[in-house]
Amino acid sequence: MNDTILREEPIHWVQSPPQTAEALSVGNWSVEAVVALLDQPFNDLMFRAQQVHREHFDPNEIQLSTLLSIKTGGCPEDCAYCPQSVHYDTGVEAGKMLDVQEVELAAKAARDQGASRFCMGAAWRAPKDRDVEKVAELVRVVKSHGLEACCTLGMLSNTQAHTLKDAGLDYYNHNLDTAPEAYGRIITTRDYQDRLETLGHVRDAGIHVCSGGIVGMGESRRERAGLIAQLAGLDPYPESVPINHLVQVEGTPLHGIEALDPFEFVRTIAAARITMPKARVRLSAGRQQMGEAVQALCFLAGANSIFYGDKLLTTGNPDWASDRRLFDTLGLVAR
Ligand code: SAM
Ligand code: DTB
Ligand code: SF4
Repeated sequence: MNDTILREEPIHWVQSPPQTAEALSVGNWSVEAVVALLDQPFNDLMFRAQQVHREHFDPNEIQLSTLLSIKTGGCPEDCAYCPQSVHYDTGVEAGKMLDVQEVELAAKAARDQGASRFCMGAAWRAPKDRDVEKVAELVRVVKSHGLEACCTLGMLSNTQAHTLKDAGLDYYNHNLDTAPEAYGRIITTRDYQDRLETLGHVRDAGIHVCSGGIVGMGESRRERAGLIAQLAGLDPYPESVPINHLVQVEGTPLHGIEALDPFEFVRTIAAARITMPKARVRLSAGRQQMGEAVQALCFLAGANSIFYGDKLLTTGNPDWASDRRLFDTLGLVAR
């Protein structure tokens, strides 16, 4: 096993390229332009993505974020992919919010295993103000252990975003999930504009934006391009862009949908890299199902971040040891 990133000493992180909003810019990518990228021969697309990647990042460096579900299940939204929605019978039990000690333990373990960011997820449509106060306390605890803090709690008001910023929150994750025209097929309980508004509040509060989507929900190539064009068209585009492969969960409406050609997933990563050159593109959900060769292609296409740890929110993810073996095989170095 490669123990190079399993350290007993506190970890001092390598400085990565600038991640401030000012350092990013808005791209001018129409849906047609992104479709044209995705239509390129695979080798040409990969070559271009790798060129762009090398202009902005160390190509062998990968950022590690560990996820923790701090409030699981019982969500009133009807997102067709999600095992945590009350609308679907998936076997996920609704739980209470974790207490500070549980979260602190998980954060310390993540840090000791080499993660640089700790991301707390809650199955809320939108948190109440008292929930945000509690999460602010968790953010302080996570930060006190030298980790970057991220959370994903659903829709956020302006004031709530400021409360989290004051607590030291570094990133807020809120995904556009899919193209505007595909959105109504996936979620009916809120609309695209709600998502954009939350991202605006996060940006205005000075928190780094983490926003991406899910691929493999039966969308067309044009709709994948539509998602990428939306993300790249945010002004500025997100600092962090998670590209999830749908994890099909029994009981959700998307369970049993035709599997996506893995090369389409890799192409989507490449398009994210090319259109958002300075963003951290995260190869997110679905790694356990896709195998190591496809993951390696995703890294070649410009993904330079992963969720690290044997659980995402409710579903599985490769464990720490197998990821470290993969980094060793590929010569990737963690940050
Ligand atoms: N409730 C909050 C929200 O929706 O913003 C935060 C948690 S929610 C689970 C975070 C994200 O996880 C979703 O936006 C979606 O992109 C992703 N996700 C959820 N279920 C997934 C699945 N089965 N496969 C892939 N990604 C999934
Ligand atoms: C994101 O884009 N993907 C993560 C994180 N942000 C919160 C969540 C993936 C969830 C996969 C299904 C589950 O484990 O419940
Ligand atoms: Fe709720 Fe988030 Fe799941 Fe949608 S994705 S059902 S909002 S937990």
